[in-house]
Amino acid sequence: MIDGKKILFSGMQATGTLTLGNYLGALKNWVTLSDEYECFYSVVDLHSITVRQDPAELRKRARNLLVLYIAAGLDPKKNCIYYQSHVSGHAELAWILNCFTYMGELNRMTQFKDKMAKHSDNINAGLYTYPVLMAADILLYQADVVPVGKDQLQHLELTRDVAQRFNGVYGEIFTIPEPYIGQRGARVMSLQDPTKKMSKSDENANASIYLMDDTDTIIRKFKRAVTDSEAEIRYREEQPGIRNLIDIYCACTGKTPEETEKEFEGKGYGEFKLAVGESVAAILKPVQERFQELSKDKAYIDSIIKENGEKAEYYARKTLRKVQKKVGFPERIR
Ligand code: ATP
Ligand code: LTN
Repeated sequence: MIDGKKILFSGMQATGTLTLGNYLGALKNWVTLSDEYECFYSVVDLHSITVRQDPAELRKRARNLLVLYIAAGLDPKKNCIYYQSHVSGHAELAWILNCFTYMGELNRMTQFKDKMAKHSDNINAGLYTYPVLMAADILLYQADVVPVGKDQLQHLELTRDVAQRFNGVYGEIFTIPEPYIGQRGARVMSLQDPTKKMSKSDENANASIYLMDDTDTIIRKFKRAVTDSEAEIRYREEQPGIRNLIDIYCACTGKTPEETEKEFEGKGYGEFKLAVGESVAAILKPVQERFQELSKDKAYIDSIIKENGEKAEYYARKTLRKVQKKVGFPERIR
């Protein structure tokens, strides 16, 4: 608890260009949580180097992601927005937790198996212990809740197991975190294959809407979205393409699927796709404008990076000091 509020931690990697899926499934929901929780939102750049990165490119992407957090509506006075690499406690706690995690547990992680197949030329130890670093992120801030997509649930389960194991040996040191899965827009599907999730690493640029796409591009991509030949706008499993478009439309307009079915009764797919495209462009436009504006204000962004980095450092140190003492490291002489 901080100031009587429960603690929330989440983060995103600065790899690839964020998609509408990242926005509706994560960022947009994060904004609504900052009143209820004391929030830490990290740009997890330590995780990014588990796959090879171009240094200049990584630095630029990480900064853009941090600015985008703010542009999406996260108030940096209320939310601690910072770079993971600025708080050395993440790496320090990860080392300690590595010694409390079994290889058998890491061998079971499906993301590791997927990444191993994708990056067969660089299966490094960081990729293997990635979930332990993620556990350190969460436990370092004593987070009560962690908003994540379904793909990250296995990592959160591991985090809980490791925390419980540690607490079992040393007493109640870590808060055991719970996953927080948002409701609407929780899973945005690919526009080219509605059985797959929209993903920033998709090779087909038409499959994803990128947060920085302009209105024409957005509308063009929706026009090309794969649907079916039913010619009816109905929210049902047999029409995964249309169902996905309805979900997106509802997430952007606040309408329900039933209202949407009614609104487009007897109308064609062309008209509906145009409306979905326009609703998406309308919610992304202010984010894009704010992003451009904020990007110009270097001094302001730098001050946030500094202040929030220090705030994160303060809470991280508190936990780390406790942990170091418990495992038997000597106290510092001041
Ligand atoms: P990659 O393609 O590199 O695996 P990604 O687009 O799947 O990336 P992540 O970096 O793994 O994105 O996820 C960042 C956050 O966005 C996570 O909380 C994740 O659950 C959420 N997210 C990603 N894709 C979607 C989607 N299609 N629908 C809803 N939420 C999503
Ligand atoms: N692995 C996550 C990103 C991530 C994260 C975290 C999410 C790193 N550390 C801590 C929540 C809490 C991903 O790939 N989406």
